[in-house]
Amino acid sequence: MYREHKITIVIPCLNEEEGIHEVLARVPEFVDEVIVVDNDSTDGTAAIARSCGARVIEETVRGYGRAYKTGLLHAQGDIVVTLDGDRSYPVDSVSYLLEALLNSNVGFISASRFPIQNPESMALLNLIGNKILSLIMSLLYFRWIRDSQSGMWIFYRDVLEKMNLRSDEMAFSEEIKIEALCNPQIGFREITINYSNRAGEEKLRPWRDGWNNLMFLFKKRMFRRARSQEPGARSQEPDVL
Ligand SMILES: Nc1nc2c(ncn2[C@@H]2O[C@H](COP(=O)(O)OP(=O)(O)OP(=O)(O)O)[C@@H](O)[C@H]2O)c(=O)[nH]1
Ligand SMILES: [Mg+2]
Repeated sequence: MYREHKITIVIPCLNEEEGIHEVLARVPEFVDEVIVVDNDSTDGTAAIARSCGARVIEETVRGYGRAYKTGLLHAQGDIVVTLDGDRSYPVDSVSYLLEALLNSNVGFISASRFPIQNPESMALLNLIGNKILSLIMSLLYFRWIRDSQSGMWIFYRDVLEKMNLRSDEMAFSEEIKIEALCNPQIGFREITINYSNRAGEEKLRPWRDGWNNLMFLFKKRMFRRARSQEPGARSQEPDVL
């Protein structure tokens, strides 16, 4: 518990045996529940996570968004924190993020990797891709977004009921931010955290995921607009999003 709030951490993992032990070992004591979503890993990720005391949920269909949707369904905390299983996001910053959330008037905070503290922590191609996607998201949604692709977020679990989350892929990261920032009942802000080099092999496919995420931004913008113009259009949003 942290200031009377039950805290859940959700970590999607695809073959993260090199990093997951260190991530779980650094989880602060006040965290009530740690959910590792094992996304069909073929290595020892699930066994290591279990041995560290995490609750392991198996999701056999691969996909970053798919793993998150499954994990979030099982979360029981009033506040949810997310991060990767690759040691790249600072687990020790959870209390800093909690204080930021509890002292703010927003329901969702995204931890921005920019301005980048350690330039070696991100490959140049990923850095350029992240900057382009963040700029385009900012232009499409009339709101300055530093890091549209960050995978570390903190939010009140009940904001999920107000979101329409569809992506099963990497675009889930931008989608959850869009749902938060476009909904005045939720509210969105970013705060900067320290990012480090990942442990283990990269799962992101920069060109393919970058292109898909770019297309997703445009499609999501178009369908949100259609939805806001026609109250009944929500159910017509296609599953490809
Ligand atoms: N890419 C990808 N990641 C998945 C999947 N399922 C679970 N994950 C986990 O989601 C997290 C994000 O994936 P990463 O490969 O670290 O992507 P990233 O953080 O954008 O890129 P890096 O800079 O390489 O860390 C990791 O903990 C993955 O193990 C999946 O199907 N695809
Ligand atoms: Mg990562």
